[in-house]
Amino acid sequence: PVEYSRAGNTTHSGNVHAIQDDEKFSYGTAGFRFKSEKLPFIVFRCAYVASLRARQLNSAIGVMITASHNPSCDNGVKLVDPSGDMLNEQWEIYATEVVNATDAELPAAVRALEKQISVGKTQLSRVVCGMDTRCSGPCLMNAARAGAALFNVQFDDIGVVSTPMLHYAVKAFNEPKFAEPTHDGYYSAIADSFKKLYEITEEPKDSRYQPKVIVDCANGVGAPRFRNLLERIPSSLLEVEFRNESEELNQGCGADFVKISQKLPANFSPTAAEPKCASFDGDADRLMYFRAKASENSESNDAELFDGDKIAVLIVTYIREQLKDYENSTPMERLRLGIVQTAYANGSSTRYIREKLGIEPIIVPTGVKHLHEAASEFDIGIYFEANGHGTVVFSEIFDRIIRRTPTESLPLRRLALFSRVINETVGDAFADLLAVEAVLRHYGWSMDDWAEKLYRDVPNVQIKVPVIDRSIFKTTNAEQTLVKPVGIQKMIDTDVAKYNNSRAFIRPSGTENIVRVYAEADTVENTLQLGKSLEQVVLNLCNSN
Ligand code: G16
Repeated sequence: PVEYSRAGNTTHSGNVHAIQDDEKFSYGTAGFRFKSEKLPFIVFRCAYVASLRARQLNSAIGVMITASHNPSCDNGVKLVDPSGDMLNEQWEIYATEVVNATDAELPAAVRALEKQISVGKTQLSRVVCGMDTRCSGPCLMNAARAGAALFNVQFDDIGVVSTPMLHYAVKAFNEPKFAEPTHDGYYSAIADSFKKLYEITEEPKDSRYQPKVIVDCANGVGAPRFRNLLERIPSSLLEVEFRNESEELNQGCGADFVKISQKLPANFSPTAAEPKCASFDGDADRLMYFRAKASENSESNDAELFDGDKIAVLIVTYIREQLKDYENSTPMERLRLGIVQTAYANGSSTRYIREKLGIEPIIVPTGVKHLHEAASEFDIGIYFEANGHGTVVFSEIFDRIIRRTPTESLPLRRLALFSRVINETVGDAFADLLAVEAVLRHYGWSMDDWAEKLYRDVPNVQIKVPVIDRSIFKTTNAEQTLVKPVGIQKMIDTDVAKYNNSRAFIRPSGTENIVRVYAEADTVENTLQLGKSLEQVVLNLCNSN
Protein backbone atom coordinates (compact mmCIF):
# COMPACT_ATOMS: atom_id res chain seq x y z
CA PRO A 1 0.00 0.00 0.00
CA VAL A 2 1.20 3.45 -0.93
CA GLU A 3 0.78 4.93 2.56
CA TYR A 4 3.44 2.50 3.79
CA SER A 5 5.96 3.26 1.05
CA ARG A 6 8.91 5.59 1.65
CA ALA A 7 7.42 8.17 -0.69
CA GLY A 8 3.90 7.93 0.70
CA ASN A 9 4.82 7.27 4.37
CA THR A 10 1.69 8.52 6.17
CA THR A 11 1.85 9.53 9.83
CA HIS A 12 -0.80 9.15 12.52
CA SER A 13 -1.95 12.70 11.92
CA GLY A 14 -2.65 11.83 8.27
CA ASN A 15 0.26 13.81 6.81
CA VAL A 16 2.69 12.31 4.34
CA HIS A 17 6.20 12.37 5.73
CA ALA A 18 8.23 11.14 2.76
CA ILE A 19 11.50 9.40 3.53
CA GLN A 20 14.40 10.18 1.19
CA ASP A 21 15.96 7.22 -0.61
CA ASP A 22 19.36 7.90 0.89
CA GLU A 23 18.14 8.03 4.50
CA LYS A 24 19.50 4.91 6.22
CA PHE A 25 18.20 3.31 9.41
CA SER A 26 19.94 0.89 11.71
CA TYR A 27 18.53 -1.73 14.08
CA GLY A 28 19.82 -0.21 17.35
CA THR A 29 20.05 -1.37 20.95
CA ALA A 30 16.32 -2.06 20.96
CA GLY A 31 15.23 -2.14 17.31
CA PHE A 32 14.35 0.84 15.13
CA ARG A 33 13.61 3.95 17.19
CA PHE A 34 13.09 7.43 15.77
CA LYS A 35 10.63 10.35 15.64
CA SER A 36 7.24 8.69 15.22
CA GLU A 37 6.57 10.23 11.80
CA LYS A 38 9.35 8.12 10.28
CA LEU A 39 7.94 4.87 11.60
CA PRO A 40 4.91 3.81 9.48
CA PHE A 41 6.90 2.43 6.54
CA ILE A 42 9.49 0.92 8.92
CA VAL A 43 6.84 -0.91 10.97
CA PHE A 44 5.12 -2.12 7.80
CA ARG A 45 8.34 -3.60 6.46
CA CYS A 46 9.35 -5.04 9.86
CA ALA A 47 6.01 -6.81 10.23
CA TYR A 48 6.53 -8.26 6.79
CA VAL A 49 9.97 -9.56 7.88
CA ALA A 50 8.36 -10.92 11.06
CA SER A 51 5.77 -12.79 9.01
CA LEU A 52 8.52 -14.34 6.94
CA ARG A 53 10.37 -15.46 10.07
CA ALA A 54 7.08 -16.80 11.46
CA ARG A 55 6.59 -18.87 8.33
CA GLN A 56 10.18 -20.07 8.33
CA LEU A 57 9.87 -21.34 11.92
CA ASN A 58 6.15 -22.17 11.82
CA SER A 59 5.87 -20.18 15.06
CA ALA A 60 4.62 -16.96 16.60
CA ILE A 61 6.95 -13.95 16.18
CA GLY A 62 6.48 -10.75 18.17
CA VAL A 63 6.37 -7.14 17.03
CA MET A 64 6.49 -4.54 19.80
CA ILE A 65 5.69 -0.94 18.97
CA THR A 66 7.37 1.19 21.60
CA ALA A 67 10.09 3.77 22.17
CA SER A 68 10.27 2.89 25.86
CA HIS A 69 12.12 5.62 27.78
CA ASN A 70 12.23 8.08 24.84
CA PRO A 71 9.93 11.13 24.73
CA SER A 72 6.35 10.68 23.55
CA CYS A 73 7.08 12.13 20.08
CA ASP A 74 9.32 9.13 19.34
CA ASN A 75 8.26 5.60 18.58
CA GLY A 76 9.96 2.38 17.63
CA VAL A 77 9.61 -1.23 16.66
CA LYS A 78 11.46 -4.36 17.66
CA LEU A 79 10.96 -7.99 16.79
CA VAL A 80 10.80 -10.88 19.22
CA ASP A 81 11.84 -14.46 18.47
CA PRO A 82 9.70 -17.55 19.30
CA SER A 83 11.18 -18.19 22.77
CA GLY A 84 10.41 -14.60 23.75
CA ASP A 85 14.06 -13.57 23.22
CA MET A 86 15.29 -10.69 21.13
CA LEU A 87 15.42 -11.26 17.37
CA ASN A 88 18.20 -13.46 15.99
CA GLU A 89 21.11 -11.31 14.76
CA GLN A 90 21.02 -12.55 11.18
CA TRP A 91 17.40 -11.44 11.04
CA GLU A 92 18.33 -8.01 12.38
CA ILE A 93 20.44 -7.77 9.23
CA TYR A 94 17.54 -8.92 7.02
CA ALA A 95 15.22 -6.40 8.67
CA THR A 96 17.78 -3.64 8.15
CA GLU A 97 18.18 -4.53 4.47
CA VAL A 98 14.44 -4.53 3.87
CA VAL A 99 13.92 -1.23 5.73
CA ASN A 100 16.77 0.45 3.88
CA ALA A 101 15.66 -0.57 0.38
CA THR A 102 14.24 2.25 -1.72
CA ASP A 103 10.65 1.80 -2.94
CA ALA A 104 12.03 0.76 -6.32
CA GLU A 105 14.44 -1.76 -4.75
CA LEU A 106 11.92 -3.27 -2.35
CA PRO A 107 10.43 -5.97 -4.63
CA ALA A 108 13.92 -7.29 -5.45
CA ALA A 109 15.02 -7.13 -1.79
CA VAL A 110 11.91 -9.06 -0.79
CA ARG A 111 12.41 -11.69 -3.50
CA ALA A 112 16.06 -12.13 -2.48
CA LEU A 113 15.07 -12.67 1.16
CA GLU A 114 12.24 -15.05 0.33
CA LYS A 115 14.68 -17.11 -1.75
CA GLN A 116 17.05 -17.50 1.19
CA ILE A 117 14.58 -18.96 3.63
CA SER A 118 12.86 -22.28 3.39
CA VAL A 119 9.24 -22.56 4.39
CA GLY A 120 7.65 -25.86 5.41
CA LYS A 121 4.43 -26.19 7.39
CA THR A 122 2.98 -22.82 8.32
CA GLN A 123 -0.22 -23.45 10.25
CA LEU A 124 1.32 -22.18 13.53
CA SER A 125 2.89 -19.09 12.02
CA ARG A 126 1.51 -15.81 13.31
CA VAL A 127 2.63 -12.28 14.09
CA VAL A 128 1.77 -11.12 17.61
CA CYS A 129 1.80 -7.36 17.97
CA GLY A 130 1.57 -5.09 21.00
CA MET A 131 2.02 -1.35 21.54
CA ASP A 132 2.67 1.08 24.36
CA THR A 133 0.49 4.11 25.15
CA ARG A 134 1.93 6.56 22.58
CA CYS A 135 -0.67 8.28 20.40
CA SER A 136 1.16 7.15 17.26
CA GLY A 137 0.68 3.50 18.38
CA PRO A 138 -2.69 2.66 16.73
CA CYS A 139 -1.57 3.96 13.32
CA LEU A 140 1.59 1.85 13.59
CA MET A 141 -0.48 -1.18 14.66
CA ASN A 142 -2.35 -0.79 11.34
CA ALA A 143 0.96 -0.60 9.49
CA ALA A 144 2.04 -3.84 11.18
CA ARG A 145 -1.25 -5.54 10.31
CA ALA A 146 -0.81 -4.52 6.65
CA GLY A 147 2.82 -5.75 6.65
CA ALA A 148 1.89 -9.18 8.03
CA ALA A 149 -1.00 -9.43 5.55
CA LEU A 150 1.42 -9.33 2.60
CA PHE A 151 2.17 -12.93 3.34
CA ASN A 152 -1.23 -13.83 4.64
CA VAL A 153 0.11 -14.67 8.09
CA GLN A 154 -2.31 -14.59 11.03
CA PHE A 155 -2.05 -11.29 12.91
CA ASP A 156 -2.84 -11.02 16.63
CA ASP A 157 -3.23 -7.47 17.94
CA ILE A 158 -2.80 -7.84 21.71
CA GLY A 159 -3.35 -4.13 22.31
CA VAL A 160 -1.70 -1.85 24.82
CA VAL A 161 0.77 -3.97 26.77
CA SER A 162 4.11 -3.62 28.49
CA THR A 163 7.05 -4.85 26.41
CA PRO A 164 7.59 -7.83 28.76
CA MET A 165 3.93 -8.86 28.34
CA LEU A 166 4.49 -9.07 24.58
CA HIS A 167 7.62 -11.21 25.08
CA TYR A 168 5.70 -13.44 27.48
CA ALA A 169 2.77 -13.81 25.08
CA VAL A 170 5.06 -14.82 22.20
CA LYS A 171 6.64 -17.59 24.30
CA ALA A 172 3.21 -18.67 25.52
CA PHE A 173 1.87 -18.93 21.96
CA ASN A 174 4.80 -21.16 21.06
CA GLU A 175 4.98 -23.19 24.28
CA PRO A 176 1.45 -23.78 25.54
CA LYS A 177 2.78 -25.43 28.74
CA PHE A 178 4.55 -22.20 29.67
CA ALA A 179 1.41 -20.09 30.14
CA GLU A 180 -1.84 -19.14 28.49
CA PRO A 181 -1.13 -16.59 25.72
CA THR A 182 -3.56 -13.98 27.07
CA HIS A 183 -3.26 -10.98 29.38
CA ASP A 184 -4.99 -13.07 32.04
CA GLY A 185 -2.56 -15.92 31.50
CA TYR A 186 0.33 -13.56 32.21
CA TYR A 187 -1.27 -11.89 35.24
CA SER A 188 -2.35 -15.09 36.91
CA ALA A 189 0.89 -17.02 36.29
CA ILE A 190 2.94 -14.31 38.00
CA ALA A 191 0.43 -13.30 40.70
CA ASP A 192 -0.31 -16.94 41.68
CA SER A 193 3.38 -17.75 42.05
CA PHE A 194 3.87 -14.62 44.15
CA LYS A 195 0.97 -15.58 46.44
CA LYS A 196 2.19 -19.17 46.84
CA LEU A 197 5.71 -17.96 47.56
CA TYR A 198 4.28 -15.56 50.14
CA GLU A 199 2.43 -18.42 51.86
CA ILE A 200 5.50 -20.59 52.31
CA THR A 201 7.81 -17.74 53.34
CA GLU A 202 7.96 -16.98 57.03
CA GLU A 203 8.80 -13.37 57.77
CA PRO A 204 11.51 -13.08 60.47
CA LYS A 205 10.22 -12.14 63.96
CA ASP A 206 12.20 -8.91 64.07
CA SER A 207 11.18 -7.99 60.52
CA ARG A 208 11.36 -4.35 59.43
CA TYR A 209 9.80 -5.10 56.05
CA GLN A 210 6.96 -2.77 54.93
CA PRO A 211 4.51 -4.24 52.38
CA LYS A 212 3.99 -0.89 50.68
CA VAL A 213 5.56 0.67 47.56
CA ILE A 214 4.82 3.99 45.88
CA VAL A 215 5.21 3.48 42.15
CA ASP A 216 6.10 6.14 39.57
CA CYS A 217 4.55 4.79 36.35
CA ALA A 218 6.34 7.25 34.00
CA ASN A 219 2.82 8.10 32.69
CA GLY A 220 3.13 4.97 30.60
CA VAL A 221 1.69 1.52 30.17
CA GLY A 222 2.77 0.41 33.63
CA ALA A 223 -0.15 2.22 35.23
CA PRO A 224 -3.09 0.34 33.66
CA ARG A 225 -1.37 -3.03 33.25
CA PHE A 226 0.17 -3.22 36.74
CA ARG A 227 -3.21 -2.31 38.18
CA ASN A 228 -4.65 -5.31 36.30
CA LEU A 229 -1.99 -7.60 37.72
CA LEU A 230 -2.48 -6.32 41.26
CA GLU A 231 -6.20 -7.11 41.12
CA ARG A 232 -5.01 -10.67 41.70
CA ILE A 233 -2.91 -9.86 44.78
CA PRO A 234 -4.64 -8.85 48.05
CA SER A 235 -3.48 -5.47 49.31
CA SER A 236 -2.71 -7.06 52.68
CA LEU A 237 0.17 -8.83 50.91
CA LEU A 238 1.33 -5.80 48.98
CA GLU A 239 -0.04 -2.29 48.87
CA VAL A 240 0.87 -0.19 45.85
CA GLU A 241 0.21 3.51 45.52
CA PHE A 242 0.29 4.73 41.92
CA ARG A 243 1.77 8.06 40.82
CA ASN A 244 2.40 9.56 37.35
CA GLU A 245 -0.28 7.63 35.56
CA SER A 246 -1.65 9.85 32.82
CA GLU A 247 0.38 12.97 32.15
CA GLU A 248 3.20 13.45 29.61
CA LEU A 249 5.03 10.17 29.03
CA ASN A 250 8.51 9.95 30.62
CA GLN A 251 8.43 13.70 31.33
CA GLY A 252 10.35 14.41 34.53
CA CYS A 253 9.65 10.90 35.73
CA GLY A 254 10.27 7.25 35.00
CA ALA A 255 13.19 4.90 35.61
CA ASP A 256 15.49 6.58 33.08
CA PHE A 257 14.88 10.05 34.53
CA VAL A 258 15.49 8.85 38.09
CA LYS A 259 18.64 6.92 37.17
CA ILE A 260 20.29 9.65 35.13
CA SER A 261 19.30 12.67 37.21
CA GLN A 262 19.51 10.85 40.57
CA LYS A 263 16.53 13.04 41.51
CA LEU A 264 13.04 12.26 42.74
CA PRO A 265 10.52 12.10 39.90
CA ALA A 266 7.64 14.56 39.53
CA ASN A 267 4.98 14.25 42.24
CA PHE A 268 7.35 12.77 44.82
CA SER A 269 8.14 15.06 47.67
CA PRO A 270 11.40 15.05 49.64
CA THR A 271 9.61 15.87 52.87
CA ALA A 272 6.78 13.39 52.82
CA ALA A 273 7.40 10.10 54.55
CA GLU A 274 7.71 7.91 51.47
CA PRO A 275 10.11 5.26 52.56
CA LYS A 276 9.95 2.87 49.61
CA CYS A 277 9.42 4.07 46.05
CA ALA A 278 9.95 2.51 42.64
CA SER A 279 9.95 3.77 39.08
CA PHE A 280 8.98 2.03 35.85
CA ASP A 281 9.93 3.28 32.40
CA GLY A 282 7.43 4.03 29.61
CA ASP A 283 6.98 0.40 28.53
CA ALA A 284 7.57 -1.10 31.98
CA ASP A 285 10.60 -3.20 31.26
CA ARG A 286 12.84 -1.31 33.69
CA LEU A 287 12.58 -1.04 37.46
CA MET A 288 14.40 1.37 39.72
CA TYR A 289 13.81 1.52 43.48
CA PHE A 290 14.58 4.79 45.23
CA ARG A 291 13.84 6.98 48.22
CA ALA A 292 14.50 10.59 49.15
CA LYS A 293 18.16 11.02 50.03
CA ALA A 294 18.80 12.06 53.62
CA SER A 295 19.92 15.67 53.44
CA GLU A 296 20.26 18.70 55.70
CA ASN A 297 18.65 20.74 52.97
CA SER A 298 14.92 20.09 53.24
CA GLU A 299 14.43 21.42 49.68
CA SER A 300 16.80 18.89 48.13
CA ASN A 301 15.07 16.43 45.87
CA ASP A 302 18.07 14.13 45.52
CA ALA A 303 17.19 10.47 45.34
CA GLU A 304 19.04 7.52 46.79
CA LEU A 305 18.92 4.80 44.16
CA PHE A 306 18.47 1.07 44.48
CA ASP A 307 19.17 0.40 40.85
CA GLY A 308 19.57 -2.64 38.63
CA ASP A 309 22.89 -3.54 40.30
CA LYS A 310 21.35 -3.43 43.79
CA ILE A 311 18.43 -5.54 42.58
CA ALA A 312 20.79 -8.08 41.00
CA VAL A 313 22.85 -8.44 44.17
CA LEU A 314 19.72 -8.77 46.31
CA ILE A 315 18.34 -11.49 44.03
CA VAL A 316 21.57 -13.44 43.75
CA THR A 317 21.99 -13.40 47.54
CA TYR A 318 18.52 -14.92 47.91
CA ILE A 319 18.93 -17.51 45.15
CA ARG A 320 22.26 -18.70 46.55
CA GLU A 321 20.75 -19.10 50.00
CA GLN A 322 17.84 -21.19 48.66
CA LEU A 323 20.24 -23.32 46.59
CA LYS A 324 22.30 -24.43 49.59
CA ASP A 325 19.95 -27.34 50.32
CA TYR A 326 20.48 -28.70 46.85
CA GLU A 327 24.23 -28.22 46.98
CA ASN A 328 24.46 -29.94 50.39
CA SER A 329 22.42 -32.93 49.24
CA THR A 330 24.22 -33.34 45.91
CA PRO A 331 27.78 -32.11 46.51
CA MET A 332 28.97 -33.47 43.15
CA GLU A 333 26.34 -31.74 41.08
CA ARG A 334 26.30 -27.98 40.91
CA LEU A 335 23.90 -25.73 39.10
CA ARG A 336 26.02 -23.16 37.32
CA LEU A 337 25.16 -19.67 38.47
CA GLY A 338 26.38 -16.53 36.70
CA ILE A 339 25.91 -12.77 36.84
CA VAL A 340 26.02 -10.52 33.79
CA GLN A 341 26.49 -6.74 33.91
CA THR A 342 27.49 -3.93 31.57
CA ALA A 343 30.15 -1.23 31.93
CA TYR A 344 27.53 0.98 33.63
CA ALA A 345 27.46 -1.32 36.67
CA ASN A 346 28.54 0.60 39.73
CA GLY A 347 32.15 -0.32 40.58
CA SER A 348 31.08 -1.23 44.13
CA SER A 349 28.57 -3.77 42.88
CA THR A 350 31.13 -5.46 40.63
CA ARG A 351 33.66 -5.57 43.49
CA TYR A 352 31.04 -6.94 45.89
CA ILE A 353 30.02 -9.69 43.46
CA ARG A 354 33.64 -10.59 42.81
CA GLU A 355 35.04 -10.31 46.34
CA LYS A 356 32.13 -11.04 48.70
CA LEU A 357 30.09 -13.43 46.59
CA GLY A 358 33.09 -15.03 44.87
CA ILE A 359 31.51 -14.80 41.41
CA GLU A 360 33.33 -13.24 38.48
CA PRO A 361 30.72 -11.05 36.75
CA ILE A 362 30.62 -11.16 32.97
CA ILE A 363 30.68 -7.72 31.37
CA VAL A 364 28.96 -7.36 27.98
CA PRO A 365 27.94 -4.42 25.75
CA THR A 366 24.73 -2.51 26.50
CA GLY A 367 21.52 -4.08 25.24
CA VAL A 368 19.26 -6.75 26.63
CA LYS A 369 20.15 -9.11 23.79
CA HIS A 370 23.81 -9.22 24.88
CA LEU A 371 22.99 -9.73 28.53
CA HIS A 372 20.32 -12.32 27.89
CA GLU A 373 22.57 -14.34 25.62
CA ALA A 374 25.46 -14.37 28.11
CA ALA A 375 23.13 -15.26 31.02
CA SER A 376 21.65 -18.14 29.04
CA GLU A 377 25.02 -19.94 29.28
CA PHE A 378 24.24 -20.69 32.94
CA ASP A 379 21.67 -22.83 34.73
CA ILE A 380 20.78 -19.71 36.67
CA GLY A 381 21.83 -16.58 34.82
CA ILE A 382 21.15 -13.28 36.56
CA TYR A 383 21.49 -10.20 34.39
CA PHE A 384 20.77 -6.58 35.16
CA GLU A 385 21.75 -3.31 33.57
CA ALA A 386 22.29 -0.53 36.10
CA ASN A 387 19.37 1.29 34.43
CA GLY A 388 16.96 -1.31 35.78
CA HIS A 389 16.59 -3.75 32.90
CA GLY A 390 17.05 -7.30 34.00
CA THR A 391 15.82 -10.71 34.89
CA VAL A 392 16.97 -14.24 35.68
CA VAL A 393 17.07 -17.01 33.09
CA PHE A 394 16.85 -20.66 34.02
CA SER A 395 18.16 -23.66 32.07
CA GLU A 396 16.36 -26.88 31.25
CA ILE A 397 18.46 -28.60 33.92
CA PHE A 398 17.15 -26.10 36.47
CA ASP A 399 13.64 -26.69 35.22
CA ARG A 400 13.98 -30.46 35.67
CA ILE A 401 15.80 -30.44 39.02
CA ILE A 402 14.25 -27.49 40.81
CA ARG A 403 10.84 -26.92 39.26
CA ARG A 404 9.74 -30.39 38.25
CA THR A 405 11.26 -32.64 40.93
CA PRO A 406 8.94 -32.84 43.95
CA THR A 407 10.80 -31.96 47.15
CA GLU A 408 10.20 -31.51 50.87
CA SER A 409 12.93 -28.86 51.01
CA LEU A 410 11.36 -25.49 51.77
CA PRO A 411 14.23 -23.46 50.25
CA LEU A 412 13.98 -25.41 46.99
CA ARG A 413 10.21 -24.99 46.89
CA ARG A 414 10.72 -21.28 47.45
CA LEU A 415 13.29 -21.20 44.66
CA ALA A 416 10.94 -22.96 42.25
CA LEU A 417 8.16 -20.47 43.00
CA PHE A 418 10.53 -17.51 42.88
CA SER A 419 11.63 -18.61 39.40
CA ARG A 420 8.00 -18.40 38.29
CA VAL A 421 7.45 -14.93 39.73
CA ILE A 422 10.33 -13.87 37.48
CA ASN A 423 9.53 -13.25 33.80
CA GLU A 424 12.44 -15.11 32.29
CA THR A 425 11.70 -14.00 28.72
CA VAL A 426 12.97 -10.46 29.42
CA GLY A 427 13.37 -7.89 32.20
CA ASP A 428 9.92 -7.04 33.52
CA ALA A 429 9.27 -4.17 35.93
CA PHE A 430 6.12 -5.82 37.41
CA ALA A 431 7.66 -9.25 37.91
CA ASP A 432 10.92 -7.78 39.20
CA LEU A 433 9.06 -5.59 41.69
CA LEU A 434 7.20 -8.61 43.06
CA ALA A 435 10.46 -10.57 43.18
CA VAL A 436 12.22 -7.78 45.11
CA GLU A 437 9.31 -7.50 47.56
CA ALA A 438 9.35 -11.27 48.11
CA VAL A 439 13.08 -11.19 48.90
CA LEU A 440 12.88 -8.13 51.18
CA ARG A 441 10.06 -9.77 53.12
CA HIS A 442 11.98 -13.05 53.34
CA TYR A 443 14.89 -11.21 54.99
CA GLY A 444 12.60 -8.84 56.91
CA TRP A 445 14.47 -5.91 55.40
CA SER A 446 13.58 -2.24 55.29
CA MET A 447 15.18 0.08 52.72
CA ASP A 448 17.80 0.94 55.40
CA ASP A 449 18.69 -2.74 55.65
CA TRP A 450 18.92 -3.11 51.87
CA ALA A 451 21.16 -0.04 51.75
CA GLU A 452 23.44 -1.11 54.59
CA LYS A 453 23.73 -4.86 54.40
CA LEU A 454 25.09 -5.26 50.88
CA TYR A 455 27.32 -2.49 49.47
CA ARG A 456 27.37 1.27 49.07
CA ASP A 457 27.55 2.80 45.58
CA VAL A 458 30.64 4.75 44.63
CA PRO A 459 29.74 8.24 43.34
CA ASN A 460 28.82 8.10 39.66
CA VAL A 461 27.41 10.31 36.98
CA GLN A 462 25.95 9.83 33.55
CA ILE A 463 25.69 12.70 31.07
CA LYS A 464 23.80 12.73 27.78
CA VAL A 465 25.63 14.79 25.16
CA PRO A 466 23.53 15.60 22.06
CA VAL A 467 25.53 15.13 18.85
CA ILE A 468 24.76 15.45 15.16
CA ASP A 469 26.34 12.17 14.09
CA ARG A 470 26.85 9.57 16.78
CA SER A 471 28.01 6.99 14.23
CA ILE A 472 31.54 8.46 14.31
CA PHE A 473 32.00 6.92 17.79
CA LYS A 474 33.17 3.29 17.68
CA THR A 475 33.86 1.25 20.79
CA THR A 476 35.55 -1.99 21.77
CA ASN A 477 36.15 -3.89 25.04
CA ALA A 478 32.45 -4.15 25.97
CA GLU A 479 32.10 -0.44 25.10
CA GLN A 480 34.70 0.65 27.66
CA THR A 481 37.24 1.85 25.09
CA LEU A 482 36.73 4.17 22.11
CA VAL A 483 38.66 3.25 18.98
CA LYS A 484 37.16 6.09 16.94
CA PRO A 485 37.46 9.05 16.66
CA VAL A 486 41.20 8.37 16.74
CA GLY A 487 42.93 9.88 19.75
CA ILE A 488 39.83 10.42 21.92
CA GLN A 489 40.54 7.44 24.20
CA LYS A 490 43.92 8.99 25.14
CA MET A 491 42.11 12.15 26.25
CA ILE A 492 39.69 10.09 28.34
CA ASP A 493 42.58 8.18 29.94
CA THR A 494 44.41 11.41 30.77
CA ASP A 495 41.33 12.85 32.48
CA VAL A 496 40.57 9.65 34.37
CA ALA A 497 44.17 9.49 35.68
CA LYS A 498 43.67 12.82 37.50
CA TYR A 499 41.28 11.31 40.06
CA ASN A 500 41.44 8.53 42.64
CA ASN A 501 39.49 5.28 42.19
CA SER A 502 38.17 6.63 38.92
CA ARG A 503 36.74 4.94 35.88
CA ALA A 504 34.97 6.39 32.87
CA PHE A 505 33.90 5.66 29.34
CA ILE A 506 32.08 7.29 26.47
CA ARG A 507 29.78 5.42 24.07
CA PRO A 508 27.17 6.32 21.47
CA SER A 509 23.59 5.55 22.48
CA GLY A 510 21.73 3.01 20.38
CA THR A 511 18.35 4.55 21.15
CA GLU A 512 18.83 8.33 21.17
CA ASN A 513 20.82 10.82 19.14
CA ILE A 514 23.31 11.32 21.94
CA VAL A 515 26.64 10.16 23.26
CA ARG A 516 26.64 8.88 26.83
CA VAL A 517 29.42 9.82 29.27
CA TYR A 518 29.78 7.65 32.37
CA ALA A 519 32.19 8.46 35.20
CA GLU A 520 33.01 7.28 38.70
CA ALA A 521 35.51 8.68 41.19
CA ASP A 522 36.25 8.81 44.90
CA THR A 523 34.06 11.82 45.77
CA VAL A 524 30.87 13.31 44.35
CA GLU A 525 32.73 16.50 43.49
CA ASN A 526 35.51 14.69 41.63
CA THR A 527 32.98 12.51 39.81
CA LEU A 528 31.08 15.56 38.58
CA GLN A 529 34.33 17.26 37.53
CA LEU A 530 35.47 14.19 35.62
CA GLY A 531 32.06 13.84 33.94
CA LYS A 532 32.09 17.52 32.93
CA SER A 533 35.58 17.37 31.49
CA LEU A 534 34.68 14.30 29.43
CA GLU A 535 31.52 16.02 28.21
CA GLN A 536 33.81 18.84 27.06
CA VAL A 537 36.01 16.33 25.22
CA VAL A 538 32.96 15.23 23.20
CA LEU A 539 31.78 18.79 22.57
CA ASN A 540 35.24 19.99 21.44
CA LEU A 541 35.52 17.06 19.09
CA CYS A 542 32.09 17.56 17.58
CA ASN A 543 32.64 21.30 17.17
CA SER A 544 35.95 20.75 15.43
CA ASN A 545 34.42 18.27 12.95
C1 G16 B 1 16.97 -0.04 25.63
C2 G16 B 1 17.67 -1.38 25.72
C3 G16 B 1 18.54 -1.43 26.96
C4 G16 B 1 19.50 -0.24 26.98
C5 G16 B 1 18.73 1.07 26.79
C6 G16 B 1 19.66 2.22 26.59
O1 G16 B 1 16.15 0.14 26.74
O2 G16 B 1 16.70 -2.40 25.76
O3 G16 B 1 19.25 -2.64 26.97
O4 G16 B 1 20.19 -0.20 28.18
O5 G16 B 1 17.93 0.99 25.63
O6 G16 B 1 20.44 1.96 25.44
P1 G16 B 1 21.42 3.02 24.83
O7 G16 B 1 22.37 3.36 25.93
O8 G16 B 1 22.08 2.30 23.69
O9 G16 B 1 20.60 4.21 24.43
P2 G16 B 1 14.70 0.77 26.63
O10 G16 B 1 14.16 0.69 28.01
O11 G16 B 1 14.85 2.16 26.13
O12 G16 B 1 14.02 -0.15 25.64
